[in-house]
Amino acid sequence: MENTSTPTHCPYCALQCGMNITPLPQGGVEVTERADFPVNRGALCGKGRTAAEVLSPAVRLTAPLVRDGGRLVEASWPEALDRIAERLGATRERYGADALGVFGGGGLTNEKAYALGKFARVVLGTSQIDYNGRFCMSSAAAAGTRAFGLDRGLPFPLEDIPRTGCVVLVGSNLAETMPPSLRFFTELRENGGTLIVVDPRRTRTAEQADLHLAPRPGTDLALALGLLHLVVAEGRTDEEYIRERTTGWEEARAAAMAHWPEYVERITGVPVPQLREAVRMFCEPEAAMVLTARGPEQQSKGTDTVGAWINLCLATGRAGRPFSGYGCLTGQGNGQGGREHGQKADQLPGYRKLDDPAARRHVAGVWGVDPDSLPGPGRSAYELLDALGTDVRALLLMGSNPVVSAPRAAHIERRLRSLDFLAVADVVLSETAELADVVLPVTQWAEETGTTTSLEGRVLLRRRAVTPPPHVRSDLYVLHELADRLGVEKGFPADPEEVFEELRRASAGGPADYSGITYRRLAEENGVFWPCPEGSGGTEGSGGTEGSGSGGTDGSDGTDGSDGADGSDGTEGSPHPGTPRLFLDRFATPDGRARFVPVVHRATAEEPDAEYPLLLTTGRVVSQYQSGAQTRRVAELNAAAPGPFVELHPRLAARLGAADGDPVAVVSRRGRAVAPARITGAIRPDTVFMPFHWPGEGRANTLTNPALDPTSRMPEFKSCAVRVEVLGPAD
Ligand SMILES: Nc1nc2c(c(=O)[nH]1)N[C@H]1C(S)=C(S)[C@@H](COP(=O)(O)OP(=O)(O)OC[C@H]3O[C@@H](n4cnc5c(=O)[nH]c(N)nc54)[C@H](O)[C@@H]3O)O[C@H]1N2
Ligand SMILES: Nc1nc2c(c(=O)[nH]1)N[C@H]1C(S)=C(S)[C@@H](COP(=O)(O)OP(=O)(O)OC[C@H]3O[C@@H](n4cnc5c(=O)[nH]c(N)nc54)[C@H](O)[C@@H]3O)O[C@H]1N2
Ligand code: SF4
Ligand SMILES: [Mo]
Repeated sequence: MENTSTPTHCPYCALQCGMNITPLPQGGVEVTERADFPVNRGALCGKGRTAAEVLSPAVRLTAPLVRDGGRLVEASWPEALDRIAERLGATRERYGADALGVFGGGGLTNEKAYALGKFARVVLGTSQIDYNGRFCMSSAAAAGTRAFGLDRGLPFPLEDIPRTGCVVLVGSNLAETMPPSLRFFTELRENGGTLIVVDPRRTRTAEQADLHLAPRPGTDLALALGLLHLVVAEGRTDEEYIRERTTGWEEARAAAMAHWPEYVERITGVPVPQLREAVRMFCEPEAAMVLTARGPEQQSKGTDTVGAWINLCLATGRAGRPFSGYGCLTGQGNGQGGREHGQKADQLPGYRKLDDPAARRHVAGVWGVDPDSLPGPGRSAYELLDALGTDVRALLLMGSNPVVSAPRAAHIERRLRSLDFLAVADVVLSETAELADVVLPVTQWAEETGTTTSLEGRVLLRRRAVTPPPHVRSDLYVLHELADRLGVEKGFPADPEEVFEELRRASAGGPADYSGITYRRLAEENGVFWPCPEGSGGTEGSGGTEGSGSGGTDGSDGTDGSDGADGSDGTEGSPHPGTPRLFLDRFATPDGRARFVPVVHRATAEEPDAEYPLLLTTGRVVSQYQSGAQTRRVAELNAAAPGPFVELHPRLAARLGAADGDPVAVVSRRGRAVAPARITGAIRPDTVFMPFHWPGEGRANTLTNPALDPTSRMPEFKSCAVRVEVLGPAD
């Protein structure tokens, strides 16, 4: 198996592009794109293409490290594991189980996320677990659950995009963050559809749009309400749909009507004629979609903001109908699956709620423990990090690099340093791993088997294709060994398929039901969309979903044509085909109707003032991934994106006296970051932008505001008040 080419998926973003890995005779591996995977159809971005470089022992961890006299030194696996188990055990003894924290990541496979959540609750007995997905799509998840009764990022496959009439892309720069997906939008426009992009910056994505709305950061809620106001005023609502498929319209309508177009123009800076044009483009075609990403979601009102965009879809009959709907573009490799199987503070596998007695009984039954022994919900990611060194005294961290990626990062770095004990499992010595007492070197995507669930809700099999270096072990092995040392000998297999088999049972009957999915099916079918209950191909049990195959006429959902026609008629005994499209018959709420939520505009947590007169927003560039822990180790990517920068509008730059390339300091109430100015007409004059991929002096998160959304607990990464100081060339 290890000498030929293995089909698998990219380690990075939620598109989960298909790739082939072929070991080379001279050592190393070659990554090539897979034409048979319908999402990327033979395309890869530079990060995916170069992903194998991080497999090189030259850039990664190759042995466990333990802190000895202040320094990290190499140790054996038993030594490192013993030390972690001892310290976790002693901390628990002294301070109680909730003094132990666990922090996970949306890049972890389903198996790892599941095992980590179970490890926290069953082995450690702590409620203090959360993960970086809280920083990612949690606002969209909360709003989706509130409106539709179910959160699956996209309720339809990406291949539906070219077949709709209009897409509003809100705060997504997918030309840089998911480059192969741009093709679906190009095809949309070739088919006569239109693209509206909402982004304070004229990004590469906005350049593709028929209409670009450039609101002030943090005002998407007002923008969506203004559009809904116009929809009502212009008589463009779908009254029959509202009557038959929704509840709560009157209150939501009344709330929206307070948002007059001129008022919205004042808040957002988007001119009224553009608002009208957007409404016309969105309402005229038979079908339309709204897709959100981090722009509107990473706000202290992200849940309401997404709710307002969903209201717009519902009022115009554009959800749960063919080629229409609201979707969230999930970000991390397993950002979807990672939020379903229990590494979240309030959650049990299968997207069950930890405070639901029936859910506790079911999962405790699968785990062979007393339901009463399961702890209750814990703190959200930022609140957990903020509690380190106070009542949470020891932390096990897997799959995140908060020293770079958490809001108010200098404070979080101090909290991490104040822990009694920190253990980090990573593939590289990340900035967070550098602070650890024990660092465990773990295997990477190409070296281990596991499943991920893409932004489409498509469960995929990543296969082991190469042999890892000798002293590297898997995350599942780590949890298996630690459980054993902490007195739980059973229930933590290191074999991923065994974990998945248990995950299937634990998820059975839950909202995210994987019970009908097996490794064998995944290998044969190019992925299976959840919910996929075991047994029958009927629609029962799937919470208002349509179980009849993808309906794709181009056969692009699988190479063997196994979707659709052959297994979708509900015959007893035939496997459930999976659910590419949700909500076509009913929503997943108790009464089957989608719920309007009345929302009104509110200001960002930190508005500009005399001292901090500008807004900072943050995001990504195409050649770096997240905290950069992996991609900053790839020469080609570093050459393309060597370091941070501050985007300034030419008028602002002129006022400040900054020339392109001059070092500037961006100062917020949390701290100060220094990076070269990049002068561009693509940004609003009242806003500056920094990418967040770098540590050190140019770390954007030194500045960001940890104000949290009250529902999702998402921090406000996308706006805070700053001032910019020009440093002389000599500084
Ligand atoms: N190259 C690369 N690709 C990635 C990643 C990466 O780090 N690098 N990360 C992956 C992950 S985990 C994620 S979550 C996705 C994120 O994917 P995106 O959401 O596309 O990424 P961002 O750059 O964070 O934000 C998108 C846009 O939001 C805009 N924006 C800022 N403030 C606002 C606002 O108030 N309102 C609106 N409407 N827009 C605003 C920014 O200008 C930016 O262009 O990307 C995934 N893909
Ligand atoms: N200012 C600002 N900050 C942001 C954002 C923003 O837009 N602006 N976006 C936020 C978002 S959307 C996200 S998703 C977060 C992401 O930020 P982080 O959570 O820091 O994400 P990564 O950099 O992907 O960190 C993953 C770490 O896990 C390691 N790793 C990779 N695979 C595995 C594995 O299988 N096992 C283990 N044990 N380790 C592994 C990697 O080497 C890396 O060190 O950042 C958030 N922070
Ligand atoms: S778009 Fe995302 S999944 Fe595709 S190759 Fe790039 S990083 Fe990988
Ligand atoms: Mo993300």
